[in-house]
Amino acid sequence: MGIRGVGSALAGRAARGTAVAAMALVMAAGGVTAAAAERPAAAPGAQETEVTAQPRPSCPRGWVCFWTKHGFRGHRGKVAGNNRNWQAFPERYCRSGTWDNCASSAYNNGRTHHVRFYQHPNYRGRGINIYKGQSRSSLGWMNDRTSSNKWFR
Ligand SMILES: [Ca+2]
Repeated sequence: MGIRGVGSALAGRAARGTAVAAMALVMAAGGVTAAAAERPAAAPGAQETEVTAQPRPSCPRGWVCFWTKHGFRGHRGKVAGNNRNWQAFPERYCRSGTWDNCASSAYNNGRTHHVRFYQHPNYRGRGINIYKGQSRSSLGWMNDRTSSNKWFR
């Protein structure tokens, strides 16, 4: 199974993901407003909670995204299927010129599945799981080692 776009190749998809995220934020804000209307004194506290909430890394729904640097920084790549060799995905900001051995942080925004990053191509060697909804600002010992990925339930 091939990749479904890497980096800026799918700007339209990324933009839609942002729109969905913005909508979710509006919905959350709506909830806060409703609560504030019932109890006006609670409004400042609710606002404070919103400000301190951890922002999610930017990643379209249904994909696992990964970045060239820790903390979801640098250049972003993403995959939505199983991929047995990340050498197939060019990324000029990686030493190898591809995503092979380059990912340093990741966020699984998949709808239903967890994903495993493998040390070697063809789903071999050791690996780490990135569970559905999980973000890892550092891949730890797997930093710059991922060479394939497979989804699982
Ligand atoms: Ca590797």
